[in-house]
Amino acid sequence: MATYAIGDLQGCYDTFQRLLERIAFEPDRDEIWLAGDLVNRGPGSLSVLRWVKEHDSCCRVVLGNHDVHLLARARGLEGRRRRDTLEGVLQAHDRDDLIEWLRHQPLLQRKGNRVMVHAGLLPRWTLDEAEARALRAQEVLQSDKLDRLLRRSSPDLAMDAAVADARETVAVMTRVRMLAMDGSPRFAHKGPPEGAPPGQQAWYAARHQRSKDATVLFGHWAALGFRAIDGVVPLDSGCVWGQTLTALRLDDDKVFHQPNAESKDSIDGEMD
Ligand SMILES: [Mn+2]
Repeated sequence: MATYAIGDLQGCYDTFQRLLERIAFEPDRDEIWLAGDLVNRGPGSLSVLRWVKEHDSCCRVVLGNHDVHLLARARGLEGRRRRDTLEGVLQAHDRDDLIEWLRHQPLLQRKGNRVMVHAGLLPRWTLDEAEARALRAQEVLQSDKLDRLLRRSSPDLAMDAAVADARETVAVMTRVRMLAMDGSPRFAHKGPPEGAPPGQQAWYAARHQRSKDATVLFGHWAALGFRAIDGVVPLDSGCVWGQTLTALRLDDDKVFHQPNAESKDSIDGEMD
């Protein structure tokens, strides 16, 4: 048995299948951790969702910001964005099953000394706190408060502590890259950490309360790419932007970089 952590698929189904062939993935034997953003920007979001849902028993998923955006679009809470490639999912005959499955995916995975989130964590959260926050936010995602959580501005937000708490958790775990020096999240900078705005640092560079023994696996940051950083493993190596899809075999830290195999005209514009 082997366990692989794989970066942001973003609808890159063909690349994903080539990677699975290359690692000789066996659903009955192996396990895959997927770092979120299963969908959007790439051409095969529907195929990715169907595959992962079908292989639910051997996949550990976390939700990314594009997955949350798909949930919001499916409920009519957000409109189509310029570079969205979600129409195939939204018009599929099995769309309701796929969306309902996606809604029940977690925000954080933890096994042994490994944790996975899509984007990052705040330094003031211990691992136990982060895990508890993720579970509380998942409860809201799966409840009838979902629309209040996903809606861009909810007038009753101040009235509902559970929704406000879940909003902060979803924002940080699915979108954070940078922190201000006081540890509060900053969401605007998308470039590499070397180009950080003054007074900001990468979320993983802040002094963390998390156990030194734990490794945090994450995606979301194509401009960071796969690189060696103490205590964390960045898995998004920009596949959807024409670069590679990365798999890390957790058993022996062997790395596989699969070149983008999507049709050329499917790649459009700047990284985000
Ligand atoms: Mn993302």
